[in-house]
Amino acid sequence: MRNRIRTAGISIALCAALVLGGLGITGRTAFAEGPVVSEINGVALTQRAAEQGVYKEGGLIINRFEATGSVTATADITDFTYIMLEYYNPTGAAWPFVFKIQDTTPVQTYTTESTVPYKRLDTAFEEVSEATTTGYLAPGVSTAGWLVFPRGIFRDIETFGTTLAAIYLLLPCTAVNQDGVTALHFGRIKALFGTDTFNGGTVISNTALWDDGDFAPRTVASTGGADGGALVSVERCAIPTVTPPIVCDFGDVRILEDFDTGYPADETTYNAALNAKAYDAVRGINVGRYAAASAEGNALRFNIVAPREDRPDDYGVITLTPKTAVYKWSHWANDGGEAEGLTFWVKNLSPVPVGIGFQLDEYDPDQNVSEDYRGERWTLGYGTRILLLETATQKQFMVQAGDNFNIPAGFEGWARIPFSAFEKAWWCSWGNDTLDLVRIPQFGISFNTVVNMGLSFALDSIGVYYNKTSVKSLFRNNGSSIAENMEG
Ligand SMILES: [Ca+2]
Ligand SMILES: [Ca+2]
Repeated sequence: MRNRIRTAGISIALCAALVLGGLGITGRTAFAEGPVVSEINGVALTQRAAEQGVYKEGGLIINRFEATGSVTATADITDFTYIMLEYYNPTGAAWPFVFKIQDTTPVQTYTTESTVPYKRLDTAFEEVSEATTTGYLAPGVSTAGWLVFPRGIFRDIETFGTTLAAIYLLLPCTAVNQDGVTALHFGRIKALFGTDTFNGGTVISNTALWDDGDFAPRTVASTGGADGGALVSVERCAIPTVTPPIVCDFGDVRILEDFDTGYPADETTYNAALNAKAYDAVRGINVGRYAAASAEGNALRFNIVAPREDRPDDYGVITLTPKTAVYKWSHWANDGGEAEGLTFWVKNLSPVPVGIGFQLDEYDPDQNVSEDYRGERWTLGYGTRILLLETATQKQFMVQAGDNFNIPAGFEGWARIPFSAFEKAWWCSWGNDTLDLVRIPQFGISFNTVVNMGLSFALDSIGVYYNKTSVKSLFRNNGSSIAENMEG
């Protein structure tokens, strides 16, 4: 589970041709076309041929290892306790495959024993089930995650040296009717040592990092004297790239979330989709669709209500998970230029001002999230100037923030918050103390639920803006008002 914004004050929480033990390598040119669609980045193995009644197997030889960021032909895995294999089974059957490791001097290949338990984890490293080898391994139907092989699963492992020279991933090609059907995708391979936990360890192989040319001379291994390239195809597979969701683009504004694009028309399913994005640990807030709010279409309506009885905080927050698969929504400061700040449309539905706070949770650029998932928390600094443009009157003005800023009664229009306004939360002892804006897993909209109870407002068209902006007034006009930037 992705971490969520926690609430303040609470739980702030490779190689020449080898012919070894019947394994042969044949060259093959791969990747003539685009990658196979997958749930992981790596290689897709697909059975292409079989001869009925004759045992053959074909697949991938991995003989280049990524350890500590450099590529080597061998890897030292002395005293490994587990080997973990990232996989995706895109098919409707639990297809078997063969996993072998090979060391050097003397060259020996180690296959998996029969009837040894191994684990299957989901993509978040949570254990899903335990299975037992039959000699083959068979990941579950339509699942993605990791297979965890204990050291003892490999036959004769006690004679294993220290140096891993090759890993084989092979499909048995025995059934003619499985040609083009049997397919498995494989990603990273990790070694665990000592007390490493499943989300730790060392990545020793990552075919997703291979260049297309890397596969050709050393891709396909086979047994049975067969041409491995004819038996099994090896193609790159990748998680599909999602088109950046710039749903609207005008002036210096890029709208990334409009609460319309991609949402269901039916209100019940719309609200379910919305609530799937929102996270509210404290309560005190409920959200739903504010239909046909304005020229901006549907909006997100916030109702500030009494908090849960067991959580009588005066602090409530709704956390929204940006479309993290989408580059431009999680990488706020880079779109061929540096974004200047955050913008959104807001309408105060209350007869009095409503106070709103805004928080960003970010991972540092080099943060290893599998080891430390805590986002560095940034919130509005004291005295932050929030710029507002009232649509009806085209009046522009400025409000100041403490943690929160007030949206005037009846206000409907656009707000801009410069990124320079954000300060790191005092209780946040982790992070690099820099607002990097390159990996934003989530952002939160917060409220004082006591002061604002009973109030409601609508929010829409959340995005970023790119020009420095100032408020135009009777006495000041430098051509960089919100309206001018939005039209520019
Ligand atoms: Ca909208
Ligand atoms: Ca940072």
